[in-house]
Amino acid sequence: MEKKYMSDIHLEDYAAEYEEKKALCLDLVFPGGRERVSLAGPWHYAVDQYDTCLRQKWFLEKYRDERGDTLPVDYSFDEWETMELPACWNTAGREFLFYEGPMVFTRRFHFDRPGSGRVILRIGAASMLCRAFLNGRYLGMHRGGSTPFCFDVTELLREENRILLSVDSTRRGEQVPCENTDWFNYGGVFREIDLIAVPETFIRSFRLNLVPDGGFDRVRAAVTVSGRAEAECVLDIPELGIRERIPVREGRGEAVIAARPRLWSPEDPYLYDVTLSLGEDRVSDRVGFREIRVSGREIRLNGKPLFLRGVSAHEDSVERGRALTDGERAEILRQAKELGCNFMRLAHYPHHENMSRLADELGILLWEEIPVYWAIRFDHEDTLADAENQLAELIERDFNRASVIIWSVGNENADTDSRLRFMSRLAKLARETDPSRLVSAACLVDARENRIADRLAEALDLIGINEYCGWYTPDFEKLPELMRNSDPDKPVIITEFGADALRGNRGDAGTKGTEEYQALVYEKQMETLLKIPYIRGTSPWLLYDFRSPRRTSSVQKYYNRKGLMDETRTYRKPAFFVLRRYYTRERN
Ligand code: GCB
Repeated sequence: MEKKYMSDIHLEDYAAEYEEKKALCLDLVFPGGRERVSLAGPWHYAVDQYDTCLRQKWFLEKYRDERGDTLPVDYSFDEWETMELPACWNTAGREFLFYEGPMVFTRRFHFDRPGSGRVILRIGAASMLCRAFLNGRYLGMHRGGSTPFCFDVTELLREENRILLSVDSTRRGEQVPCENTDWFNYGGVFREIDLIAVPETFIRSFRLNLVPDGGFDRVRAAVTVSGRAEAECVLDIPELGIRERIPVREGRGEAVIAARPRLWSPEDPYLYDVTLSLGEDRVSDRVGFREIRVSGREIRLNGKPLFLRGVSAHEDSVERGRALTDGERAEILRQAKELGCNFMRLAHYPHHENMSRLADELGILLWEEIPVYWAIRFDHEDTLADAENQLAELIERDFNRASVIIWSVGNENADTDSRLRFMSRLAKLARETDPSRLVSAACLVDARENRIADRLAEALDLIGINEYCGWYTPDFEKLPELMRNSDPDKPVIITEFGADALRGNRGDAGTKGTEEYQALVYEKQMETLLKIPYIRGTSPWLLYDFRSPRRTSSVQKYYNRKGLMDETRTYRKPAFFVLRRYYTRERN
């Protein structure tokens, strides 16, 4: 179960020294319904700008020179200040707002070990790199700041423990994303940190979906198991009368079961309680069954044509950065529903896993994305490995979510040969690992010919297009022209359009930056787009203003102001009501 992407790209000698310990990194372990011991709470921290923790191996809690003499070291963990984790440090104190670099977090904890079995450490997300240590031992390194990762800590756990995480938010050219983005590079351990006790043989992965063959009469369950390779799982979906034995051979089991579930949809987000057991081990989930497919230029949900009335959103909060509360997540989805949406684009990286859980409950379809954003290093194999890993972890994490209908393999990348090769590989990976969803990307238009013509479209099920007619492309007439010039052979979603407007900045509709101008752009965009038969959805940019260091003007104040609401999510700009009018009209 060793993961090669865990290799260290920063301190090469360091990686070599700890190479053999990487085997402790596990593939994700299915967490649904399992008891978790949370390590949330106060952690001691230190800004460690020069990576001194790694260089001096603070985690050993002693430092020896070459002759073996113990030297004094520059730390005192238990006297350090504390920060409540999970958190983005940038919002935890004014002095950290723009800090990018390594930060060390550590705490002691008591653990009552169950009699037998294994213990998994699961970290929901740490941005960007995270090196983990337990009781003086290196567990491994994870990169990709938005997906969860696991370590098997069974052999290292004691009753009294010290955990240490060195988290590095440095932007780097070869990372995914690279050094330049239009959002805030929050650092921190900003999602749950849990210990999960499992039996010696346990369910590692559990996937459940409606077989996407148009029949709506079979469900497929797939399971992978760690420990004993030959075993038997039992799948229970009481409401469907299903109790199915799934034999496991060489760690894998699969069953296709006849069933006619009530179909999940935004209008009827019906979920079933599901459990899967394997001896002592038992996981559970709430799962909806739906079929999403493309037919010609149409998107079909459960066989019926669908128009995606969407909006894009970042994961951002004034007080907490990306460490939103569940209350905030539900609020975002509720606001989208009030806008008349049946769809959201979660840009530009994996949002918290509870977002798709809540969307399952509330009935919002989702586009989920990995941060293959702008000009990342498409010619680096290592960058591709990073992107592939983030995609695989996202798919594994959210496979059972009916709300998620599209995996996006990237956003706004110029149509070069290396990008085509790179993103086609990602599209292939998504398709192979998950045939129950659509694959897309937010593409650019061919500006020279003003046409939808991206070579990547070949590898996608539907084409996402970002266009800013009326904003970055000042001449609005370019939009109808673009529509006339294009003749795509698959459905198109306008994944972005929009205009900046500072809350309360009133003026006339001819002045950029005013609420009136933004409203006019929405009016003209929707008026044009809804008439085009191959446009099967819109997710304008975006629901609420978000922090972005590159936005430095006096109206921006380090925020991208294209929100339909301001950053506090309490104020709706006039464009919100324009879009709502179109979305509620379209439905009738
Ligand atoms: C885009 C990008 C998005 C930016 C947006 C803007 O095309 O995809 O990340 O934030 O434009 O506001 O410029």
